[in-house]
Amino acid sequence: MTHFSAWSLLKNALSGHKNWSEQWPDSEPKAEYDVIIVGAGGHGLGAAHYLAKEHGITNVAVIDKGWLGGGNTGRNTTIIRSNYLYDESARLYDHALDLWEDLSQELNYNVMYSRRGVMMLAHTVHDVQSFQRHIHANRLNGVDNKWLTKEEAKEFCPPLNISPEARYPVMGAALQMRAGTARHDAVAWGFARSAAKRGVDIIQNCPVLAIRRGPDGAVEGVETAKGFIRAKKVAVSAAGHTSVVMETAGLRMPLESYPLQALVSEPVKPIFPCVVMSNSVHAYISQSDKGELVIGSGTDQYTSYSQRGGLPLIEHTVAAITEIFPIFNRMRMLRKWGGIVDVTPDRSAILGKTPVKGLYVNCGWGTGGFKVTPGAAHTLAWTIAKDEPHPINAPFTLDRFTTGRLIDEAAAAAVAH
Ligand code: FAD
Ligand code: PYC
Repeated sequence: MTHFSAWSLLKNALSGHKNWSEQWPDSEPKAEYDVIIVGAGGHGLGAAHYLAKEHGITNVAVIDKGWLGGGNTGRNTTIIRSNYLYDESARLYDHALDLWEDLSQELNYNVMYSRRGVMMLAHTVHDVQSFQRHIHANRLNGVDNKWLTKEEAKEFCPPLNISPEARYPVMGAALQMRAGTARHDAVAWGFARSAAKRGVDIIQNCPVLAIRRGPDGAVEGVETAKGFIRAKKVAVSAAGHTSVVMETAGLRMPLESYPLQALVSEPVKPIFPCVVMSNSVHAYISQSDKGELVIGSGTDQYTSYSQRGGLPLIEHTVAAITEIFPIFNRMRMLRKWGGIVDVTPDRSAILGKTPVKGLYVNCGWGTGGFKVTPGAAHTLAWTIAKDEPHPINAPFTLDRFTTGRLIDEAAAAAVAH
């Protein structure tokens, strides 16, 4: 087998080399599939599950450079909600919530979906107006969301400090009751087990180095660290690294990759009944079933592919959390970590077909793609199977960044970025 370096493949792609067949050797494929999915996170594995279960397509490989669920799926703070502003997003995220409701039964695997309510704190007049606008828009779309006074917010979440003397005074909150959390890695394992049982191959420790295109420009398969694997359809679901992979197919993506960090405290008995988010101070918190407080921050302010972040941001987050919940002042941090999220200019995802025949993409979920895992996977599988957009993912096109028909969810993303 001829060996390529990732760099030489990338250089070919970037040099504008348009005769795609010339840059590849005549290597025999190591294997052949109907569909290859790059990235064994919840989205990629979920798409394989729905391809097999709902479309009868089982000759599928999900390929990951590391271990399944080792990307953002296993690194996130598991917040699930659908209180986005625009109609397109409400449909997509609420579709995901519908799927979350029955996901444990669907997979026969307990993903520990817990509808405990997500409360977003308003600290300024701007927050109050923005959240109330979201509440009205959500209700028009049939998405539950309601306004709480600060006293009602405290009643719902007793550890909350609502003193007017607080550094970040609470002026009220938006509460989505149907929202909550799930166990993140169980979602990857559940989808993986179900897909594998139906015949899908999951290939781990196998970086995809390039997407290979034939003389007509259509997808032929992927070059990997273990050789060429042939397929007429390839879907890239490689959060944080999408632009690197897509560039090898000659597509420049409107994405930037940033570290996003989180931490857990030492475990304590149940004390925190819900999820609280505070966008103004860049912090969010819930309690896992193991008892750890799960705390996350905003993205680092620089682009990077390193799966860890800088300490100053974590210090800021912990300072903010202890101002809002002084009861946690003396808790100790157990561990912290980071993931790489890819962010689009309008903070909404790109999900569906690309200008390259046989190439599909699922990316740009930024800080908020865990909640949409079953919804993104379900609609991506449809698009791959039928080679056409699902009515729910149809607005999330790549070409909106040239037409200008953006879906600006910067405020609903609710995490500083
Ligand atoms: P991933 O799980 O990252 O899967 C992509 C996979 O692609 C990875 O396993 C990676 O190894 C693989 N890959 C990459 N490049 C290649 C290659 N060249 N070849 C082969 N494989 C490759 N979202 C929420 O909704 N709620 C939250 O509370 C939340 N909190 C977050 C907190 C943190 C700290 C982080 C980092 C993210 C958070 N998110 C949250 C975002 C969420 O985690 C992601 O949007 C979501 O998990 C993306 O899922 P995925 O399956 O697309 O990606
Ligand atoms: O999208 O709800 C979210 C979220 C919370 C923490 C990170 N992302």
